[in-house]
Amino acid sequence: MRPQLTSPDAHCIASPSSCAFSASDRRLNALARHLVDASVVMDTQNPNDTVSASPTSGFHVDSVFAHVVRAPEDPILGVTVAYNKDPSPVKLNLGVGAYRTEEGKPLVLKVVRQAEQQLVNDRARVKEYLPIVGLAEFNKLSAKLILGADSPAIQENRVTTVQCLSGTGSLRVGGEFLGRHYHQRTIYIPQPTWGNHPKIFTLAGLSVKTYRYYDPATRGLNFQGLLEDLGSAPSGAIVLFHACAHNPTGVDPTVQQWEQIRQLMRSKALLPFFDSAYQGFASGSLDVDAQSVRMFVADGGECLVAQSYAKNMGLYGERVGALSIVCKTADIASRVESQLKLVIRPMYSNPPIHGASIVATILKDRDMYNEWTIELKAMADRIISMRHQLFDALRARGTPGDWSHIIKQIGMFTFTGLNSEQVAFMTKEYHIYMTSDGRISMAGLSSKTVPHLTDAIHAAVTRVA
Ligand code: KET
Repeated sequence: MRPQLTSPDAHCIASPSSCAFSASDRRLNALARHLVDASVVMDTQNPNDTVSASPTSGFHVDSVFAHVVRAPEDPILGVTVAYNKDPSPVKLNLGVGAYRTEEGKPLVLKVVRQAEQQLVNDRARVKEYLPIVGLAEFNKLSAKLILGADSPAIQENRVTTVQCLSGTGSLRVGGEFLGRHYHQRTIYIPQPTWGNHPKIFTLAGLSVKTYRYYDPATRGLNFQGLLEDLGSAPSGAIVLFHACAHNPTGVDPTVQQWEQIRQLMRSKALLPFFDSAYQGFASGSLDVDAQSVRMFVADGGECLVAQSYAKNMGLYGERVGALSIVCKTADIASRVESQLKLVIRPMYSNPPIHGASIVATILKDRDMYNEWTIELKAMADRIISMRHQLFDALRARGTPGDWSHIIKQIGMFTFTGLNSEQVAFMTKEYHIYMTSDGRISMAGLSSKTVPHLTDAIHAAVTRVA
């Protein structure tokens, strides 16, 4: 029989060196240790003889996880979970921001297939670990893509870029770095924003506050509110911006408004952190969509940028992205990089090789790069065409309301203005899946499905308050 050990004996066995009990305790302890050692020997003979009904053993009826409560599904990715369970043949997933073709199928870009083929054919390629900061070539090319090929910051070696796990991982690594090494731990995020932002930054150790961004009345930018909120933020606070194609609202500042924001940011020593998840998806041009970031880098000041290749190269599941930190000097950038390595190493050690190799292959080859821009523009154009088709269909149907925001908003999403009851109604009655804030992914729509969505919206706004 195995002794039932209770504290302090159990504690002494677990940690004999820190045990400070009397001589008789120590004797008892030695006896207990002897018995435990004996039971270890017996365990190896026939484990079933000796494993007592401890909570982690199979003999104990209770689970040590019995208290764990079921968590709700993710507000965005959970939409796909619900969609997958729906047997209806007319079901439509407009939840997650992932591109679909006119046939409603996921798209692997031709240029990505070509790059992959090239990689597979290269027998010299191996599967060694990448360095902690990822593929050097990928990092260099990513910085050039977002900051511009002629960026003085790159030429002066003032930028450190590390390959991360897509946009999310880049934001998280940037957040962790700031939580450890930046003097102001408050980050302002737009209201509303991508639902993962507050969670990422809170877990990174930052304190999350919001600034006014969207005005539901005008369905446009609340520019005055934005300026007021950033104007009253504490000096040095971090401010998160969507570089372009703001998610979920589809509302971006104009170049003139960005310039005013930049001046305010710099005058108050606020630190910009750009989330660039849709470069190329807003205007169809990679350079135009990077303009906001480049304005802040051109003034010589510091900033962070998280890039994702999920959408613009369709590499969603490859999890490929980059974090760049633009610093004042090359020496600072190199010290910052040394600390980023300390963030990354215990988190996931080093990033995956395949996706970054695809991106590097495309970005470094002029023909492939050009081919990419053409395919990217085609995706952006199809989304814009969907905006027009949906807008025209609602107008033709006489659906009450001004739907011009559908054609004015930018990027992958339309922030429809439908409320959560209307969304629930559309899901229940029409099998149309979208996030409860009324965001629809235009990339999930096609000419064939526009009539069904139009019917659903029409019914929702006329029948559900
Ligand atoms: N930033 C923004 C603004 C964003 O919309 C996403 C993804 C990401 C970063 C991260 O993407 P990643 O795959 O880590 O590179 N948004 C879509 C998918 C998701 O929620 O994960 C979405 O909003 O549907």
